Amino acid sequence: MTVVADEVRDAVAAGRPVVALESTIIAHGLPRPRNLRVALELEQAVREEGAVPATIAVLDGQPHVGLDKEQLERVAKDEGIRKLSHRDLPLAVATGASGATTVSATAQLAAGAGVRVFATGGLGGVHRGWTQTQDESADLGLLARTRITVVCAGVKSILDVPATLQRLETLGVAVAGYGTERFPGFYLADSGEPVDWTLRTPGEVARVMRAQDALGERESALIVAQPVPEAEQLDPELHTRVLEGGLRECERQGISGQAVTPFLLDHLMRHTDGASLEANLAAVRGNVRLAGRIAAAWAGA
Ligand code: PSU
Ligand code: MN
Repeated sequence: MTVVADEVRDAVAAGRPVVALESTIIAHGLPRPRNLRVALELEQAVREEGAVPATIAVLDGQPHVGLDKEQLERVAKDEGIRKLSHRDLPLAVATGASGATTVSATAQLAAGAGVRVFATGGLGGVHRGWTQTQDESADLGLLARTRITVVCAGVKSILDVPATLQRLETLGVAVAGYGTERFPGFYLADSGEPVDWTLRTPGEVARVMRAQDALGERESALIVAQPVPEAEQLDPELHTRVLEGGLRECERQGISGQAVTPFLLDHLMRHTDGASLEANLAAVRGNVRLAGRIAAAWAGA
């Protein structure tokens, strides 16, 4: 049922490097029309690292692994496009809906198509105020049972980062900092939390992936957390101040469920004069390139 683009199918079959990219960041995480340029730029960056990009989305009820330019344009331009987490996939398929896929839906579709490496900005996780809302992203549970390597800049800093790290530990998801002993903070190079493991080269990441397979353990993900370069991070004080306002506004407007993350990302962007957007993009760019190099090391290139 899933349509795998020819180029992606051929690369997977031949064991050549492929990097999955999610579409929620394009449709719901970045402002139009810049989102389309970013989507194209990210695909190009994957190619420059010698890998094939596979952006994932659902169009008219059909899951796609690898989009052509026209399909990418639809995802970027369609204001009505839904946000699909993995639980939404059967509903979207059966009703012929179109939607951008979150980390959880993207990871599921990528793994199903044999793609092992995936790049994004920041993962979802446990939201602040969890005791009231029980809002924990479906990303975590899905990564606990999917064999995929996710390159990210940590989890979004709008979340409760220590609680999210604790959940990842409980769920048995492997987490490593890339070139850092600190867990990155999405817009910030350092979330304030440490990581237990540090990996320093794409080859080292590929060895961990091989060890996951060799151990034959329950299928679970590997999170490779690479910080945004410090020079490109959001000013930490500005971050704290604007985020506090955003969380208050979220509560005042009664925003809940799937709308929370896009609302907060947008709030930060508008109240930092776009600086949060630049930090987000710098993080994603770095992650996409690193994912390309990891995919190449994994493919044995
Ligand atoms: N990373 C970004 N921007 C985003 C997201 C990740 O830089 O918009 C998306 C991912 O698709 C992630 C989702 O899965 O946010 C989390 O949403 P929620 O908290 O509703 O699970
Ligand atoms: Mn949520």
